[in-house]
Amino acid sequence: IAWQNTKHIVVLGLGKTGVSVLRYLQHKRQQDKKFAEVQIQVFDSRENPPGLEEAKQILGDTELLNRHWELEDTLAADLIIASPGIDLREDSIVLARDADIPIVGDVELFAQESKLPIVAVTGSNGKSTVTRMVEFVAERCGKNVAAAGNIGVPVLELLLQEQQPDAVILELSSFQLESISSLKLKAAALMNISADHMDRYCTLEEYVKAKQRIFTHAKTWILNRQQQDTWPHPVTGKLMTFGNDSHPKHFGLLSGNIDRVSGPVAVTFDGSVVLRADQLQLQGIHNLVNVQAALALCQAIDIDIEAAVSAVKEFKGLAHRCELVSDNKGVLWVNDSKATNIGATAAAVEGLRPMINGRLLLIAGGVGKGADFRELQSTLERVDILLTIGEDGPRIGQLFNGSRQVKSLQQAVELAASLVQTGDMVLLSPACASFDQFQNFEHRGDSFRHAVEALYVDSA
Ligand code: UMA
Ligand code: ADP
Repeated sequence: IAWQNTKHIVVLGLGKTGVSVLRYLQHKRQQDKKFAEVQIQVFDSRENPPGLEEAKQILGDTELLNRHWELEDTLAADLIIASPGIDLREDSIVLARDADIPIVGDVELFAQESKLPIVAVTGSNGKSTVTRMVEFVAERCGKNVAAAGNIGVPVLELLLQEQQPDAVILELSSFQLESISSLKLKAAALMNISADHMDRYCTLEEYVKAKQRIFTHAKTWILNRQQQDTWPHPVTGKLMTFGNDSHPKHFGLLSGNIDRVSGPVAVTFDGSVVLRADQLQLQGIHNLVNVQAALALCQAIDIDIEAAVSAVKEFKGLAHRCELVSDNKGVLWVNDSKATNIGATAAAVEGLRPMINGRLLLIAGGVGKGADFRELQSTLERVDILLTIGEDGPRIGQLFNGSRQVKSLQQAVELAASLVQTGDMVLLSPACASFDQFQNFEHRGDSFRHAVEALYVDSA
């Protein structure tokens, strides 16, 4: 494996990933004589990196270098293990690569060690929903599976657990995919591509290329029919497709009419209806698409489609993704804080708009990560009132006549409350990252929920 002959490992990043890497390397050093002498150095450019205390407990003080790494640090390494949050285009990393020093991430280390059946999902949106859906369905069908990766559990943690799962479902970000080369997958799904993380990629094509790496050693390739331009060419794996249109063999949607609302009404597979939309607990066309990809992944870990369909009906969805937090006084308040890019907000607006008879008030804004918000224009045409927050709020606001920028999310909620009436929906779907005003998207979503709850407590 990559680090068989290494003497000096440089670990870049001390977040969740960095700490799991240290725990894993330390375990290796203690367990395997070959690694006993390996020197580990850890760097992080942040002033107060999150995993510092844990790292001290794992390593002691000697190998911990709580400062930004220099070129001489990376060039001194036999192997560099970089966290996903680190931009591999940094000079000190590029020059190390030019000097033939291998640079890997935690997923590559995991790939080299793990013998478990693995399926994986990537894409700009829907990864976590699909990951949790597959996990939920598999557990209901009696399998002991583990979900890991970008979902929040660093993959190496799985190797340190005493009891190994029957199968693993990985959520992989483009950052994690950048540095993999030997990940063998039973099946891989690419949900969709919409511009995201453009501060880390020079072009959209580069971002797409990173995502496509998921198929390098995948048996079944699960691809979105509406985005054939994002498929790798040629398709060399077994192809299974999904989409928001019909398909005679693969997964698809059947359109029709339920309660006078026309649109997709059922998921089909192999030409037959397998699940009606109203049997699901999830809202929005995008979730009907997510179900298809999840069912395809379940097939790859030998879960019978009938059993999978019956289980998926019970899946309630995840917090902060089009989550209904209140329907007090006939106003629906929806927390879609996880919408950190344009594609997610577009899916939320398109998916939820048909649910309401009244007006749609959207709260958006935060850190735009280099996005071109003009792509949000057609989505904004389906919105009646726009309130913006955060650093890049004004960039979204300028696309909408009469939008208002407010200082905080709490103020946005209070202002929204004064503007809406029975039948309306207030949707927090920011199309931006949260870190200008919040710790993370969960913090932003929780703040929204608390502000909404406070509204009704005050008025009770
Ligand atoms: N950072 C520095 N200096 C450093 C190291 C990191 O400034 O030396 C910054 C990064 O730029 C980033 C932040 O610190 O802004 C966190 O980066 P990290 O690599 O330390 O992150 P971890 O805590 O290890 O968490 C990572 C994933 N984070 C990222 O890719 C940014 C987590 O995904 C993932 O759950 C975790 O590994 C376990 O696999 C989060 C995420 O935001 C949810 N992912 C992005 C997304 O979903 O859009 C890709
Ligand atoms: P990810 O893990 O890729 O960020 P999530 O499942 O957490 O995906 O959902 C992120 C956001 O994208 C949420 O706002 C959600 O409403 C939206 N979303 C979920 N599935 C899809 C999809 N298939 N297409 C577009 N947007 C989606």
